[in-house]
Parts: sequence; C-alpha cells; structure tokens
Amino acid sequence: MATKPSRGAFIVIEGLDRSGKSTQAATLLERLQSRNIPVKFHKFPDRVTPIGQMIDSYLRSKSDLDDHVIHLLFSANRWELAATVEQTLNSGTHIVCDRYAFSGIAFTASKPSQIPFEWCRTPDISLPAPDLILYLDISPNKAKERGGYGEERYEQEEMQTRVREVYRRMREETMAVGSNRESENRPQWVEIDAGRSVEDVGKEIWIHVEPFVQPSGISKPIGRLWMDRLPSAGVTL
Ligand code: Z5A
Ligand code: MG
Repeated sequence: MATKPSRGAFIVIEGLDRSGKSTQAATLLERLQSRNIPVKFHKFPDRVTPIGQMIDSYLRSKSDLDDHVIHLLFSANRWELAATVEQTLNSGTHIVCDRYAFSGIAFTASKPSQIPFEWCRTPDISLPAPDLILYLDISPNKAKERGGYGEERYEQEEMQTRVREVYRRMREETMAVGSNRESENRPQWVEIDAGRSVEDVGKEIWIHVEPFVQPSGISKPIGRLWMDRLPSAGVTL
C-alpha cells in the first residue's frame, strides 16, 4: 500500500467544451485509485451547493443573470470549497479537479459583453493554486462532432473560438518566466492535443501527472493564485 505524501498535488484539467475533461478526469482517478494513491475529485461548477444550483439553472437557460453576477457566482462556488481543497491537500491526498478558475476567466472574458480579462481574474485571486494544469486543446470544429454539444449556453463554435484564445493568453502568461518570488510558485501548464483517442490522451496525461504523485509528495507549500496581480498601492489586504 502506498504511503501518504507530505502534501497532495493539486491537478486541474481545463479545456474547451467537449475536449474530454470529464472523461480524462475519470480515467486519471481510476489510474490513481488502482495504485492506492490517495486522491479526491472535485468538479466546477459544483452544481450541488445552493450557489451551484443557481449556476446550473443559468447554464440550462432556466434563469437569466447579468454577466458579472454569474461570473461572481462561479467564483463563489470555488471559494465555497477552497478550505476543503486546502485541508485535503495538507492531509496528503491529491486532488483531480475538472475545471477551475481558468474556465471562469476564459468563458466570461469571451462573452459579447466584453468584460475585461483583469476584472474576470480578480475574484479568484488568492484561491489555492494548482500545481499542474492539464489543458486539453481541441479545435471547436472537432469538439462539435462529439456528443451533447450545443445543449447549454456557450456551446457555440464562435464563442468557443474566443474561449480558446483566452486560454492561450493564460497559457503564455503562466509559462512566462518571472523574476519575482511569486513566479516560483506558479503552476505548471501543459497543453495536450485532445483531438486524439481517449487512450492516447490518457497516456500523455499520465506522463505529466506521475512526477506529481510520488510517495514523497510535494515539498513546496500550497500556492495562491495570481497574488502578483494584486494592486501594489502599499495597501495591506
Ligand atoms: N463555466 C464558466 O463559465 N465559468 C466557470 O468558472 C466554470 C465553468 C467553472 C459547464 O461546465 C459550463 O460552465 C461550461 C463552462 C462554464 N461551458 N459551457 N457550455 P461543465 O464542466 O459542467 O460542462 P460539461 O457539461 O461537463 O461539458 P464539458 O466539460 O464541456 O465536456 P468535457 O468534460 O470536456 O467532455 P466529456 O464529457 O469528457 O466528453 C464529451 C463527449 O466526447 C462524450 O460523449 C465523450 O464520450 C466524448 N469524448 C471524450 N473524449 C473523447 C476522445 N478523445 N475522442 C472522441 N470522443 C471523446
Ligand atoms: Mg465535463
């Protein structure tokens, strides 16, 4: 039986709609569990909580909300679970998470209302930061060929094309080498070609995940998202 690591790894799966995130999250969970590696699963939006139910109703077009309001609800839905995420990681259990704050920015910033990227980022600043982001890349055209596309809001090709552009911006930003201390704690962003078979994508994901789930665990403390983006006006926040 595998021993519990000092701290678990926080692994986030991101990508366009129908890129296969949920499929790959399930495969990864199975892989870890079959090796007796302690792991917990989260998915955002978590449609079970009261806030999650409001989000669900919005996504199914059963209710309408201002674009800023729904954005803040998506963020609040993550904050509801932030303490649990930290406790889980500190107990030595890894987390596999299907979508996170990057979805929040990518989808809101791609809306016709043109809410600025930096505004979108703000409510998620200081959430627990992932150690690894597995970004599943697929062309909106190819994603469209997969089952269930178009049943919810945002699932239109034009919107997905813009979403992909915002993800690209976040990828470049995350991978840019910074000189300040905060940058040392930045997550690792890995782009995976999700247009291939479920098996091939799963194999590549495992190559990237394996180093993060070694018995020794993760030595660095849990990071906080985008702390370097806080206004530096000398105000103690
Ligand atoms: N949203 C937001 O705006 N702000 C936020 O902060 C957050 C989310 C967190 C619902 O999310 C919406 O919420 C979403 C973003 C927005 N936008 N929309 N619309 P969700 O995560 O609940 O959405 P979902 O219903 O789970 O769909 P999904 O995530 O887009 O799909 P997926 O998980 O990437 O794909 P999948 O379910 O694994 O697979 C889709 C189909 O493709 C299925 O039939 C599979 O069998 C098939 N599949 C999977 N992989 C393959 C491969 N490799 N080859 C062929 N077929 C495949
Ligand atoms: Mg999914």
